[in-house]
Amino acid sequence: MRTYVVTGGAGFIGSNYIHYMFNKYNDEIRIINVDKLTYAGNLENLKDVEKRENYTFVKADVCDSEAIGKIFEENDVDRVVHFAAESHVDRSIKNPDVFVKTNVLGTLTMLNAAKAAWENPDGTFKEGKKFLHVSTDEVYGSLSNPEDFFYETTPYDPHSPYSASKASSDFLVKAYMDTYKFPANITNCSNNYGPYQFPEKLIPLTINNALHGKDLPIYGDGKNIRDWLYVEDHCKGIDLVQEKGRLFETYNIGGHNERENIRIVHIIIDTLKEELDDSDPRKALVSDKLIKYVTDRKGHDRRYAIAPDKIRKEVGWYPETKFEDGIRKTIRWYFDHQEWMDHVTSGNYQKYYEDMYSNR
Ligand code: NAD
Ligand code: TDX
Repeated sequence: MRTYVVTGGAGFIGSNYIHYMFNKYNDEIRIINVDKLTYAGNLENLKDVEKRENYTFVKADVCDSEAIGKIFEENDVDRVVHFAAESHVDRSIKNPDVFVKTNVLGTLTMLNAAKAAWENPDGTFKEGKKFLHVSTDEVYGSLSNPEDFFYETTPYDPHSPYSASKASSDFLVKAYMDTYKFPANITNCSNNYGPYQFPEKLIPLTINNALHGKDLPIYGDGKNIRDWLYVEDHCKGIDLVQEKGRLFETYNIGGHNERENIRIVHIIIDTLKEELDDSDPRKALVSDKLIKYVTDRKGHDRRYAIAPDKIRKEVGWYPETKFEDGIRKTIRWYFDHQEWMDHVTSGNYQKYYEDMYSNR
């Protein structure tokens, strides 16, 4: 039975990954979820797995080398999938320090703990041990020529404190692979959407605001382009890379699904109207008129676009979910989980929203 340490498993992608892995492997694997439970971590995301005998939750900070070391001492860990990070670009612009701490130093701590547990006295590594570092396409910077795409060979050119911290963490993983032959992979993925995404990100924020008849804030001219991928497709890609990919390689994961932000918001409005019953009072609230252009994000990257050629060729991964289907599934999930949304938007979220959007 393989043992996984999943960091950041109480967050958006991490919790989807844990669900995906238990659905796929059931009792063949054991997962230890290590999460600090910041504002973005929510154990409600894992309610249906928490009673499994092959699932353990450990509340710990990935920067805490003692706590992380103990997990590796007490368990024969076979795989690490490292999601834990501060992930929101707007927060990184307001408060970069915690991004450097968690994303850079936290990754270093995870690398050191895995290396200490997995390294043989002669400097080789125990058979079958693997570390996967989950990263982002934002490390490649912004594309201006519409014909260009991000490849694994594209030079790094991060612009926000978030992407700079993720780029730094990628370089640490690369350095461990080059220097120690540390058994790892890096995946750089495009924008994810789907269930359990915290409503600070464009898609869940738009769904939630539209259902409450609140403004739908669009930064700048709304023509920035992101490449959107359904989260389950990302989880599948991570697993395939770890099981079938070549060690020491980077794989880009993306959807060839580029859309302007304003287009995304229109699709959400149209899909919400289709999905809401005529008798539902929220239907009357959902309208294009809620769209509000606001001051642009500082240093706002114009376009991201992944060419997922390598992952398709080497491990057979491709984005399975069409955006129109994925967004419908996502909207239905939010309909069915109103209580989840109410919980995550109570308390500190109101203050966050006020700080980020009032007078913008
Ligand atoms: P998220 O913000 O939803 O979740 C992050 C999780 O990490 C939370 O559960 C949080 O509690 C935990 N965490 C934060 N700091 C921690 C610390 N110091 N110690 C332990 N746990 C800590 O993020 P997400 O959107 O699920 O992203 C997960 C990973 O995927 C990140 O590394 C991110 O850079 C990367 N990524 C995200 C996207 C995207 O579109 N969301 C795209 C590509 C890559
Ligand atoms: O209110 C908003 N209005 C708006 O116009 C918000 C929250 C966002 N936007 C724009 C900014 C971006 O161009 O929408 C686009 C998407 O924004 P986010 O959802 O904040 O995502 P992004 O900044 O692209 O980063 C995301 O994808 C890559 C994740 O947050 C990162 O963790 C991931 O690495």
